[in-house]
Amino acid sequence: MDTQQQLDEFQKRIDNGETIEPKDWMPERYRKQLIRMMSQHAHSEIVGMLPEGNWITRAPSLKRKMVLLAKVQDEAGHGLYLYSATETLGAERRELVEDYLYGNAKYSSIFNYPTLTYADICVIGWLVDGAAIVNQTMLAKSSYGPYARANLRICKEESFHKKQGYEMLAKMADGTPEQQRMAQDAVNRWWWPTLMMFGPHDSDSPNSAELIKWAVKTKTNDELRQHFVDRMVMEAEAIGISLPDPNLKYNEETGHWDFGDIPWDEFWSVVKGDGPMNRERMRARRKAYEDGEWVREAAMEYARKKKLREGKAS
Ligand code: BYC
Repeated sequence: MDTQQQLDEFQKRIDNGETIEPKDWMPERYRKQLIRMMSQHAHSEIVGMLPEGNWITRAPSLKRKMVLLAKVQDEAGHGLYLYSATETLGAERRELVEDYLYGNAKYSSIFNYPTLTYADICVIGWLVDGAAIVNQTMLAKSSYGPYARANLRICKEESFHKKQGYEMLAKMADGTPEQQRMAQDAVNRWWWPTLMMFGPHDSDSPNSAELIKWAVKTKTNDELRQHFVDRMVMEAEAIGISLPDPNLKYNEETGHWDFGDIPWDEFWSVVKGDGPMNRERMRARRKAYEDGEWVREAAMEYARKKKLREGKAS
C-alpha cells in the first residue's frame, strides 16, 4: 500500500527535479501509468515501421533506398529501447506485445493512414518525425530515468529522420509540376492526422494532470501541438508548401499561430480501430509475431542451454 508519507517523499523528489530509477520506491499508480504510456510508445515505433517499410522496394534511387532502410531499422531500435525500459518496471515483454496485438493496448493513431506515393515518405519524415521530436524532447526530461534516457537517444536519431524528409520534400516542392502536386497532396493528407498525434485537447485529456504532477510529461498536449504548429508554418513557407488550414493566422497578442478545428471525430474513430489502415496494420503485425514464434522459442532454448553449460563449467 502507498502510505501518505511515502507519497509525500516521492512528490518531494519529483518537485526537486530528481530522477526516479527502477529500484526506487514509486507509487503503484506511477508505475502503471508509465507502463501504459511507455509500452504504447514502443508499440507505435514498431507499427510505425509499416507505412514506410512499404516503400523500401520502390525507393526512387539507391541513395534513397539506403536512407529509408536505415530509418526504418532505427524505428525498430526505438521500439526495443522502449520495451527494455518498460521491463525495468517489472512488465513482461510478451504480455505487453500481446496486449496490443490481441487486447486493448493502443499505439499512435498516425500509423493508421496509408502511404499512397513516395511524397508520403518525405512528409512522414518532415511532419510525423518532426512531431515526434517535439514530443520526445519533452519526454527526454521525464522523471523516470530509463524512459528519459531512451528518449534522449531516440531524439538524436529522429533528427536525422526529420532532416532527410524535409530535404526530400524541399526537392519535390522545387521539382516538376507533377512532383510539386504530389508533395502538396501528401502534406494536405498528413497535416491534420499529425496534429492529432499530440493527443486530445488538455480539457479532454484524462491522464495529463497526473502525468504532469509526476513530471512524466512536463508539457501538455496543447502546448506541444502549438509549439509544433509555430515551427511548421515557418518551415513550410521556406520550401513553398502550403498548410491546408484556411484559419492559420498569426496572433500578435499571443505570439503564436492560431489554427482551425481538429477533426476529433476522425481521431477517436482511428483510436477505436476504425481508421483507414487499422485492420491492415494489425493483420501485418499479428502475422509477423506468429511467424516469428519459432525464432523466440529457439532463442529461449539457446539461452537455457547456455546457462546450463556455464553452470556445469563453473
Ligand atoms: N494515438 O489522456 P491522454 C514515431 C489516447 S512513434 C492513439 O492525453 P496521455 C515514429 C491515450 O493513450 C512515436 N491514442 O493520454 C515511428 C489515452 O488512452 P488510454 C509516437 C492516443 O498519455 C515510426 C487517451 O487517448 N509517440 O515517432 O496523457 C516512424 C486520452 O489521452 C493518442 C508516442 O507514442 C494518439 N495519438 O497523452 C515515424 C509518444 N493520443 O491509454 C515516427 C508517447 C492520446 O488512457 N506518448 N491517445 O486508454 C505520449 O506522449 C502520450 O501518451 C500522448 C497521450 C501524448 C500520446
